[in-house]
Amino acid sequence: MTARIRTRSQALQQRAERFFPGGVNSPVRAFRAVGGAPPFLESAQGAWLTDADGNRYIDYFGSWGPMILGHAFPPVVEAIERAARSSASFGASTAAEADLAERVISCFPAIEKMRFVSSGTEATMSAIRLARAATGRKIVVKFEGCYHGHADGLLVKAGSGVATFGIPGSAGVPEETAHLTLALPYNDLAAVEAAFAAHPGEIAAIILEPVVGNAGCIPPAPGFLAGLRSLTTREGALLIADEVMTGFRVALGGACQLYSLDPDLITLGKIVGGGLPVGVFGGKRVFMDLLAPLGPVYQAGTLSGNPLAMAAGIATLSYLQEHADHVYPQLETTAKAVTEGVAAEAAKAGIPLTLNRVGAMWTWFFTPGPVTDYTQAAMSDTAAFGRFHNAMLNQGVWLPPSQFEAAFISTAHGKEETAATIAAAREAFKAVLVS
Ligand code: KE4
Repeated sequence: MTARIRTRSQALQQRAERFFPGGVNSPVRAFRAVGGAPPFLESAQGAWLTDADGNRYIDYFGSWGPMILGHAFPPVVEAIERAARSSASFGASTAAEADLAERVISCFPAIEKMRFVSSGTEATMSAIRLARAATGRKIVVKFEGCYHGHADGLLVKAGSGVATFGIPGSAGVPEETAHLTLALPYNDLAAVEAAFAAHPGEIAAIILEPVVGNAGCIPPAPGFLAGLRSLTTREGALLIADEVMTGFRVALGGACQLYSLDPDLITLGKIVGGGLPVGVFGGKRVFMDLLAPLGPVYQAGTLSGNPLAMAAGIATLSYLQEHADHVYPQLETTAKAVTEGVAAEAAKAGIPLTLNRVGAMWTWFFTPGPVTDYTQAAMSDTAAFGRFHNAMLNQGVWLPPSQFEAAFISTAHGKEETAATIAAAREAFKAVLVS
């Protein structure tokens, strides 16, 4: 397996390191979890990426989720081009915002009112501020392994005991802030019960990924989501479903549709913008009307509802809504074929692998498993994953560069990509065995 020539990417990386810490504008892109130098991309079409040295790769990270229709999908490109001719931004209201909102709300009936922001981080940060205002409470519960963006209060690790306050998960997060967050084990309803017992009347909200993507893919255990819904209703806390990754991905209506979940607030991102910067937070009208200018909760954004982003989102959701009857079955068929084909190659090579998949998002954990929470995910052989990632990359298959990320496919992935990926994995597992 010959390493690919990436001299131009290496030169671009050196240049980038003069401007950006680690040469990147988001840490995971630096490949620190898998080693090696990240290729720099120049273009992409459908399921395929092309780097600065002309190497091509099958894309299994899809810009971390947004590119469900594949890269440079013509209706999305045309919509952005058309909108750009009327200016890139107004900072005033446009019909396009309501046009996209109508589509979002028709996919997520739990959303009675919503607001656009420009990232998932803004969406979750704003939803939590709303929940604290709505309840008059301060404490927020999250789950280990779930990532909700980089707002201070969400960069928190579990404290020593289940019901003890969180500790900063990043430098720069004050302990006082971390102490307002409890980080509990995912899929553990008893831990949630204990938290409510230890902090009666103090918990404003529970926020979770209804299917975890940020510890690698971890599905909710049967009854977990319903249990959270009944506990939060009983205790007067809000349930926030962070569907930034799962929204329009695991189903047109996200995990809420898949698991019949009726949360108080929902956050969205990624696919809703078709690759342009869009986040959404929305939910019951009684909570959303607390937002300025109607109510006392302040939240704002210069580029919220940006016309180009709205155009890309409308083109993306229109296609997904119009073709849902074949898009989601097709994604399921392709994802099943490629994930189980690779897992079969691991079994032939005698490499322990746990496949967790929900629809068109999955993770191959390098561990015997099961993987039902972050503690079990962390037992994975990350060095083996790194060797696998590198060996696949050198054969033109670009997986997310971390064991603790989810992989994605698009409607542009098909039989050719599946066969090439399984063949590459057969070779790559040989590299994994040579530790
Ligand atoms: P952004 O602020 O990155 O748009 O969204 C934050 C966020 C919120 N909620 C969930 C469930 C998310 O997955 C994310 C962002 N996901 C990561 C990938 N695991 C973004 C990639 C990156 O950080 O570069």
